Amino acid sequence: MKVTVLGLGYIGLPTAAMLALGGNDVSGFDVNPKVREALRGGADNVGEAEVKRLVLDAIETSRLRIADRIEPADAFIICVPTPNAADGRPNLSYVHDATKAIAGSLAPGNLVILESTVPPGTVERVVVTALREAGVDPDAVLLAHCPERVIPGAIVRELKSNSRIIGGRTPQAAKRAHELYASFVEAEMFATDCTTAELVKVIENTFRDVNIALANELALLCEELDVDAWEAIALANKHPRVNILNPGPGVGGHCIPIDPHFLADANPFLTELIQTARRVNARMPNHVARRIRELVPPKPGRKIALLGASYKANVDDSRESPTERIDELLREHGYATAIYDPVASGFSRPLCATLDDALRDADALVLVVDHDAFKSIDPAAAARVMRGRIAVDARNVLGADEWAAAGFDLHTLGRKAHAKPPLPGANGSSNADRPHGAVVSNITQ
Ligand code: SAJ
Repeated sequence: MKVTVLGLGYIGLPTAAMLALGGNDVSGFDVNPKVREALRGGADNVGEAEVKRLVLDAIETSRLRIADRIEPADAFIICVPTPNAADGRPNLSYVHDATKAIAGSLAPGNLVILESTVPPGTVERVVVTALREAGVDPDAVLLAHCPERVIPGAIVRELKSNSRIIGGRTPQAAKRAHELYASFVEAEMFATDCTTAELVKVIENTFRDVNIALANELALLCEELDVDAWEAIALANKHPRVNILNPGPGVGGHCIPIDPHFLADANPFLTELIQTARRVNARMPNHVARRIRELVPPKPGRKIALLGASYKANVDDSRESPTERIDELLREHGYATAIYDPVASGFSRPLCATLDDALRDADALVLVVDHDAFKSIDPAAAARVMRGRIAVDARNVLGADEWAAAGFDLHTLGRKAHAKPPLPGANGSSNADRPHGAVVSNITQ
């Protein structure tokens, strides 16, 4: 098939490459000329190494072209952002504009697929309306919604191996969309109508948000109860029908904190659980900042080092990163902050060039993101450059014994008791005052 992909971002681009490598003739268009230039010049704008390789491979086959205009095709795939507007309501203007932009290139019988995550009813309310406004009869084309499901960090693998929901406005539209995705999807595909497909996608991310909110609420409760939340959750997850996710400093990224609003917005009175979960997760950065304030009371000249700026481990994306809010809160309270992240790009403030630059003269460090690179930080080396000996671990990755041995007072989110420096001359475990210290480390490692 000849396919035009609109929007060459983190989903549109690998999808275009997959389609090209699957034998289709693909033209990729992005409204931002800088994106087009960067892709033509070696794709250095692509953060994920495997995606970059995939794109370069596809361009080399000449089946993927980066175009300067929207080219006529058999199928059009719209992959544009659907952010929340300032008032918290979904901003569907990009979907509307992209639909209008392809209208002039449409011929009867063309397939038009919306991949962007959208509130239920968007194909009917926004895409159909935009086509009518542009003078295209929506019944003359085949409309479908086929939401992506890939996790940043494993996009290439998941594009092929994840099952997909194919929502067709008509059975014929679903059939044609299924045929197109079958050129690279190796998993099952399930046909339904557009509105159900739109809802399913948003349910998936809302499920994850609610699950993480439960983990976060348990973490706060455990701090009150002086119980180790990580141990309690790991033990509860031994039950064959329990699978609670991990607590953390907040839920970031451009999907999970946004998509539940699409449901809440549909009817605020019927979505109390979803809205509460969102609030629980949204206040985690405040909780982390408060713990720091308790440990290192704000005084002029106090410095906090934040480790990690991206929204989660081992990805460069910093959108909606919890670090952003923690940093803001600390600076509002008068702290100087220094942020180090060897992976992140696009953070709103300049980052330190090295870990030592961030840690130098800091009164405390906070591990916000569990990048692999942070798991091997040497606490003794950190102690040599820092002024204080407070470490806050919001991801439960720093080894209690090791950090205590280097003289650190280590505080882990979800755990009130913390590792204490060993007594002079003692060589015992820093968890010795915890009756189940050994069990904790066995389970969580
Ligand atoms: N997080 C926790 N605890 C956890 C898991 C995640 O605090 O146990 C945090 C992360 O640190 C991060 C945020 O949640 O800040 C979101 O990360 P994530 O890995 O849960 O999800 P995303 O946003 O990278 O990708 C999600 C995925 N959705 C689901 O797993 C249901 C992905 O499959 C979707 O395709 C993607 O959203 C999307 O584009 O919609």
